[in-house]
This record gives sequence, C-alpha cells and structure tokens, in this order.
Amino acid sequence: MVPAESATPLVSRRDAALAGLAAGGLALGIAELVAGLLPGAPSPIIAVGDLVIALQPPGAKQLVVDLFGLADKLILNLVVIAVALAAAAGIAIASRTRPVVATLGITVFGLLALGAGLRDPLAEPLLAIVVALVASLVAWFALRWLLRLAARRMTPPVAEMPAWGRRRFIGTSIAVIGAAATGGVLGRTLLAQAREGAVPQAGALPAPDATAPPPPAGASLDVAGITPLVTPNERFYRIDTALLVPRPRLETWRLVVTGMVDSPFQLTYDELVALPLIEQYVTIACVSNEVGGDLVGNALWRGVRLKELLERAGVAPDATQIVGRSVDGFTVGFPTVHALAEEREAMVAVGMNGEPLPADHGFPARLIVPGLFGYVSATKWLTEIELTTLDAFDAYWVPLGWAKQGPILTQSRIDVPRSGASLPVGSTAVAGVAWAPDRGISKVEVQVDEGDWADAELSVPISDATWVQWLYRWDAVAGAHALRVRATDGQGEVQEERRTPPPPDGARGYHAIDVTVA
Ligand SMILES: Nc1nc2c(c(=O)[nH]1)N[C@H]1C(S)=C(S)[C@@H](COP(=O)(O)O)O[C@H]1N2
Ligand SMILES: [Mo]
Repeated sequence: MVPAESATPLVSRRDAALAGLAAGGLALGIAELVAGLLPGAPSPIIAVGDLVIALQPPGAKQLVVDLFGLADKLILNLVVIAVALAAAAGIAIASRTRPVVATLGITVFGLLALGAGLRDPLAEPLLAIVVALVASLVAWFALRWLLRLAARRMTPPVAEMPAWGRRRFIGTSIAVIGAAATGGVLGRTLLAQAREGAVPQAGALPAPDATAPPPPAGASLDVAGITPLVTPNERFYRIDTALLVPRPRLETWRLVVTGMVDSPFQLTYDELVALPLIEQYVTIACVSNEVGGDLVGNALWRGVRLKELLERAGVAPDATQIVGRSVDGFTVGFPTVHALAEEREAMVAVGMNGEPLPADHGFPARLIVPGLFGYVSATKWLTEIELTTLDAFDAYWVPLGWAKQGPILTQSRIDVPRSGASLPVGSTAVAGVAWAPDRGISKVEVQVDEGDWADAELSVPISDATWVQWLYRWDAVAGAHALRVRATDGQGEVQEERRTPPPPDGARGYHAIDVTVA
C-alpha cells in the first residue's frame, strides 16, 4: 500500500480534478439515493438550494422568479451540483500537496449539508445527520481510493506502463461518475414519487354548501386571443420557493389555528372539508409581476371561510396580524382585518376550479385573501394559522426587502394584438384584462400614440375580487403606432402611470405595445 501522503503529489492536476469530480459526484448521488429510499431524509442538493433561496439579498425575489419560478427550479439544482463538483475538484487538486485539505474540505461540505438538512422542515433531524455522514464518508473514501489509483500509474514500477495505468484510472473514474449519476437520478425519482399518492382523485372533494353563481352573462368577451376569464389549473402561474413541491401526507397533515386566540385547535383534512364550504372566484397576483406580465390568474376557489375558523378559535382583540405557515416553513403575514372585514371572504381553499388543489398550487390547503398579493397572503401547503401582532413577526419576504403590506395594485394588460404585430388597415380588436382585487374595475381606457384616452368596453364583472376583460375597437390607420392601456378601480383611483420595478411593493406603470399597420 502506498501511503496517500507520499503518493498523491505525483498525481497531475487534471487527474486529481477528475478524481475529485468523481468522488464528489458519488457523494451527491448516494446522498440523493438515500434521500429517495428513506422517507424523511433530506436531499443535500435541495436543502442547500433552499438555503440559497433563503439567503438571497434583499430585493432578489426577482431572481427567483426569473430563474426558477417558472423553470421548475431545475437551474438552481444544476447550479448547486456544479458548484459542489467544482469545489470537489479544487479540493482534490489541493489535497495532492496537503492531504489534510481533503479531510477539511469534506468536513466543511458535510457540515453544510448537515446544516441545510437540519433546517429543512420536511426532514427528520436524525436522517439529516445520516445523509451528511454517509455523503462525507463516501466522498472521503472515494477520493482517497481514486487518488491512489491515479498515483499508482506514476509510481515505479508501474511507471513503465503509464498508458495502461491511466486508462484504468480514467475508466474507473468514469464508471464512478456513471454510478453516481444513475444513483442520483434514481434517488431523485424515488424522492419525487414518494411525495405523490397523497393527492386524492379529482371529484373526491365534497360539494360546496354555497356554490358560486355561474359567471354572469357577458362576463366573457368574444375576442380571439384574449386571456380566458377563468384560468385553467394547468395554465395558472406558479410562484414559490419550493425546490421540490411539498406533498404532505393526509394522514399526518393538520391545520393548526393558534397564537393569540382563546382556544387553539387543529383539524384533520377530513374535518376541514366537512366544514361549510363556500366557492368564489378570486383573482390572485404576484408582486413580482412586471407591467404586462402574466403572473396573475383567476380561479374558482372552494374552501372554508377564514372568518369561521377565527371565530371558532376566538381571536384576541389585540391580535393584529395573521400569519400563515406552510409545511415547508414559508410564511405570510397580513393584517387581521383582512379576514374579519365583512366585505372580504378570505378563505382556506381546498379546491381550485372544481378539483382538489393541485400539488403545485398548495394541496391540501392554502390561503386565498382577495385583494392581497400572494407573498403576504396566499400560503400554499398551509399547516398553521397563527394570530400575532404586526410588530411581533415579519413573514418570509419582508426581511428580504419586500413591503410588509401587499395590496394588489390596479393593473391592466393588452393581450391582443401582440406587441410587434403587423395589422391590416381598418377595424382591429384591442383587448385584454384589468384587475384591482378587491376594489373592482370601473373603467379601462386605451390611448393610441399621444391621442385622447378612449373608453374600452368592459365585460360584466364576476365580482370586485376578479379581473375583467376589456375590448376597444380601433380603426387602425397605416403607420407605426404605440398603444397604451390604463384602468380605474372601483373607488375611482386611476392606475399609476409612473413606472416602478416590482420591489418592494409591486410594479406600476401603463402597459404599452407597438404595432405596424399596413
Ligand atoms: N408555501 C408557499 N406558499 C406560497 C409561496 C411560497 O413560496 N411558498 N409563494 C407565494 C407567492 S409569492 C405567490 S404569488 C402565490 C402564487 O400562488 P400560485 O403558485 O398558486 O399561483 O403563492 C404564495 N404562496
Ligand atoms: Mo408572488
């Protein structure tokens, strides 16, 4: 046996990097496999990704939205893997001359995996320790083994056949990487599968006790290309910090109502859906939505009135804030008046457009508060409603620089024609949606170039909590034109013209498009 201390300096940087890559990959792959095989064991890749999201600098929610909000978090997973592998290669190179670097580096990464795993609310602490320990040991032994294999070919007497020795080392490293990738993919597949199955079949949801009347006649305008009045579940935007969609098991899931209340209580899923269920259309929107963006949707939500749950618990008069907590630790917070006010029907939703909540949208239960941006109100995978004070607690996005209070701003969007479209001369439908939940929309106007603002036709609103469609028949004349839209809410406030970026409290400004008429 050649002691690592004397053999490893002979390894080339390139071979050491390959050994580090293979050893690091094997550690990640096996950790993923353990996470897939043992329910409650955290995946270090996901746990570290969650940590990255949690540690974003203020205002960086845009980053999450741009990078991972819609791309199913694939990119963050890949970045975490790439950084880990690059570090493993670096550690292996450095360990050629200073073997202690391997032990130190692996310990640091093991502790990182441990720390990240321990703060994953979905993971068992003991299994977080097991995963970190297994991954560290695998990394350490695999690295030592591969470096020795690489060194052996350089060491007399094998030095006479370097080609053979090198082929063997490279072949082994590639085999290890293949095994790591296979184990990793298998583990992640098992992990994702383990979280399915809890979702009941569509239709299993009890019928609502108070059904929403169907949308009134004239609620939808007949315009090709306009956003549909009700957003189908599979087309509804998705924004959250979850790298892996939480799928709570119904047997153990509870909704807890606690904090500054007379009598805290908890409900099972069956108990929750056995309560009187209402149905209402509510348009929800993301604070990160850009002017003209599509992080907004309108659905028929079915669920229990939040008021009902709060009355049962008996809210202390000085409890000024409602905090919604998700099974994955995400939190929202909003003033208690939003749930108690007569005109609002904040709810714990269990159904979306006639089906149980899809996993992506918060199964088994989520909050829906008409009029508030999602980040302060719409907790998905809800498990706790806590009554507290506004001073006592800042929810997830507030320390990251987003506004404590998040009323949805009045906005309007042009859906047709598309910006950049070429149109024929003559009558053209300019149409889209406008929303100001829960103040309602009283007017939408369109401006062509720098001309006068002209009233658009509005669809018959479902309620003040939903968007409306609008249509303006434009007599298009030849040339290049700019079209703008603005809405007025139900209280007579005109949408703000001055542009602001989404942070800290939502984007302002008028949506504008350019078209060419010929
Ligand atoms: N558990 C959890 N709930 C969450 C979030 C989250 O990150 N985690 N994001 C919120 C934000 S910012 C928005 S805009 C809405 C989006 O709901 P949707 O994905 O169903 O459209 O969910 C809210 N609820
Ligand atoms: Mo959001």
